[in-house]
Amino acid sequence: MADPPQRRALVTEVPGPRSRELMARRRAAVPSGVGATMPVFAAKAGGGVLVDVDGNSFIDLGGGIAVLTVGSSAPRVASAVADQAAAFTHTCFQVTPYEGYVLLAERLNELAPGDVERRSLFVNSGAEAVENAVKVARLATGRQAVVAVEHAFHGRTLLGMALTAKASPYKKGFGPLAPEIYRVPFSYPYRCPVGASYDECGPACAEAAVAIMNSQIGADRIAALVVEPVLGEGGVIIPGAGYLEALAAYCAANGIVFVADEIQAGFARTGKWFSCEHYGLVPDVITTAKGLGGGLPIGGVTGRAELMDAVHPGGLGSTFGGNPVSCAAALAAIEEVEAGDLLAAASHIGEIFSARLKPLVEESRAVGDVRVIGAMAAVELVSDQGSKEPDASAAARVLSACHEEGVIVLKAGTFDNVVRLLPPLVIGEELLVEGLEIFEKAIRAL
Ligand code: PLZ
Repeated sequence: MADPPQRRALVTEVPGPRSRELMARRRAAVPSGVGATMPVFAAKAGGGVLVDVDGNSFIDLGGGIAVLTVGSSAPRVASAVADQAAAFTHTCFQVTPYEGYVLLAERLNELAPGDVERRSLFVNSGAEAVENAVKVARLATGRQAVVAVEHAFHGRTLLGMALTAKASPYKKGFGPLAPEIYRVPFSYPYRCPVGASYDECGPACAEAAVAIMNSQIGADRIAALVVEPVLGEGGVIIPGAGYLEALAAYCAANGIVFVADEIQAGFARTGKWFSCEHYGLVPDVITTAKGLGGGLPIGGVTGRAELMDAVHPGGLGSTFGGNPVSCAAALAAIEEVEAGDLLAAASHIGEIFSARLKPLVEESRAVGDVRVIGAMAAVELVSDQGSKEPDASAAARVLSACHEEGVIVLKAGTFDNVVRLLPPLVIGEELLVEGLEIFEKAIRAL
């Protein structure tokens, strides 16, 4: 299937009449708790464009929340899905296995950093991958405590919510949450939680985190430390040098399973297969989802063989986990990344982001911080650069200005004051720049 024409074109007001009609039906049929960033309904998507049901073409700088690494209708993925669906859509891997699951496990075991023997297990979503990583870590260590960081997001299941930092909207009213979850500071150089300078934030936060683990939990009670090497929902927070390295060393020294949640920042997004590679880390366990399935639902847990094999037979699984169609899509997505050199594409997008967005800090007092790591970028908005007061309404205004002009961008951050860009890695450069021009104009207008 060919991508829709790669251009921005608004042919009705946004939302158009057909989207408005569908939104009314949505309101009557779907609970209002399910959010809606934009009130437009999709008809077709591919490359860097999404076309709505009224014929409006949007530049997609959101990528379906970091899922559309290879685009929304990559030919390899589309034909792998069609072929697999025609052969069989389901058997349940635990009942009668199929090769695609094993092949995908082999590929991820190879791609994961470090020269270690690994095993991979597949589930249906990111949250479920995180849940399973914790199950494996608890069983392999015989310990119960799990440590997560400030501003983290790990999913919306019971354990996912407990590991997630932000109360509203994720946890509010949904308790009691899972016990034995502890929280430590994350290095956030722009707002260092322990008051260190930009350069000292990494080691200072690691020291604070280690002190909490030692004094409030006890290292010998901790099964796992679960951490996104780059926080996604938290606002594209890139930790200072030394932070993750020190935590990984602490885990290794104390028999704690270091789980890198690569669901958002992994799978080529930051210019490496896994964002932990930027820090030279070799995690014990890596969770993946989002981009992995090329748009189809799948989550992966890839971990050291001795940990993964510690679980008794039958202790892991699910009906649909590693569905054959999703595995076929994931294998095709990996091929697509390799054939299209999308690691380099992500780095190149990062250079464009840096060149265009970093100067905004000088130009606008509303821009507190600009963070870029490959094709993952964020602009943090504040009421004033001096006070650093988070400005959620500025972020909301930038979002609606972009949406009205046909550019999809996403909100993020604990304080809802971050605008985040996660374009498909296959977006054309001209289209990307056109989208960024509109985004920059919205920021300058603040
Ligand atoms: N871990 C790092 O980013 C999902 C959430 C969208 P699922 N992030 C997008 C929403 O509003 O629910 C995410 C993540 C990290 C885990 C998850 C959870 O992945 O596939 O959404 O369950």
